[in-house]
Amino acid sequence: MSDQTSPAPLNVGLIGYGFMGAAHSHAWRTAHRFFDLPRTPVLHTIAGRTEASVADAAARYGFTAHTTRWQDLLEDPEIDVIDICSPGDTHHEITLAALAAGKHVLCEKPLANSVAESEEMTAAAVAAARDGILSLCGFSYRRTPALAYARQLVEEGFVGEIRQVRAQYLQDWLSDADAPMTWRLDKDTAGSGALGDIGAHVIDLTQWITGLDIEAVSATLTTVVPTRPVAGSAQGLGGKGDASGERGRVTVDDTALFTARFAGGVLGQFEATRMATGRKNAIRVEINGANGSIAFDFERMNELEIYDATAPAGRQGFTRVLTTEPEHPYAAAWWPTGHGLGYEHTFTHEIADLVRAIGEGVDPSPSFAEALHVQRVLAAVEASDADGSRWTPVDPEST
Ligand code: SOE
Repeated sequence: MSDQTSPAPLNVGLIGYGFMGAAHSHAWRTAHRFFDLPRTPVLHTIAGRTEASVADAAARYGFTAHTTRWQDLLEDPEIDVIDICSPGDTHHEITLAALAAGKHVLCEKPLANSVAESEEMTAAAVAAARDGILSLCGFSYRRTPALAYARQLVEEGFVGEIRQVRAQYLQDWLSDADAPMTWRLDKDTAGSGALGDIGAHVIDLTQWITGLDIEAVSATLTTVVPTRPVAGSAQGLGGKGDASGERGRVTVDDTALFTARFAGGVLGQFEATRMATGRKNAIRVEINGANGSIAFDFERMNELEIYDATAPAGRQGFTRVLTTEPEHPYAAAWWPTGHGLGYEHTFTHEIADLVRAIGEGVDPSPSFAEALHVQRVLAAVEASDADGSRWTPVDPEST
């Protein structure tokens, strides 16, 4: 007997069964169990390139069906949402086709591999939104309670006038020079290296938290390890390559360093690298303002450090706030006080927000337009590096 009170199903077609496919599947499965949502996500069909792997993923992640043709998802009238977790070079084609087929789209970051592709996707998303078809770009870290709380504090004026921004995204899964080649090291597939893969996150986060757009950059990119073993055993993101075998050329940056000028002239210092030995997933954001500061490190994702410069002199100092309390964004839906959340919850929050937006018919954020601005910053960083680190404007009209 059907449950008359259950919200209507929202059928999900997901493309890609790697790390992101697993994270999104978990979120689609979990979101309605912890958040009250207007629709109930159903893991309908998963698409992937290799039959055996996609069949395994369907069984593991809980999808009813699987296919090796992503087009099948678009042709299936039962499917409501297309979730794109495949590499960057596929985003443009799949998104345009999915929107044309009348499907809502969740597209992983970065939005695409070029500004031109992102512009087309954004135009298509804006047009589709007029018919109630919605799009979201997957900058999932916005949904970390501590970072959402940081934005709230900035909005409330806790730091006062923003004076300086510091942002790093540090990983080390490529610090072994014999870690094997992967699609993430191929420019044609991934678009760029550390810059677009992880730098894009801190570009998005700092703009979102401060409410200020980046207007110009001066950048340096470098590829520290120019070739890597083609064969090897992948493990997590890295793994061990066959050091005695053939090596392939790395065509993306390993490290991206840049200074950014935000609207109003605020300066920010950015660092994105997958070579920071010992740093596993350190997303560090610090905002310094006239009245105070906030500082965050994803390796301690349940904490936010805040500094109140208006407190009496003898009592000043950074305070560690545990962002696990019902007062903090998203936290009330989970565990009792102090029990903490993990990486996977950021995706669950993303899905909960997307399903709410679909239910209410309102545009979710980050929109493709916001993701396009991130893409323009990435392009300006690459252009600046190619031009001897010259200050390069983030041109809203450039392609
Ligand atoms: C690899 O560096 C990666 O998987 C990124 O692509 C993700 O966006 C980030 O969440 C974790 O690291």
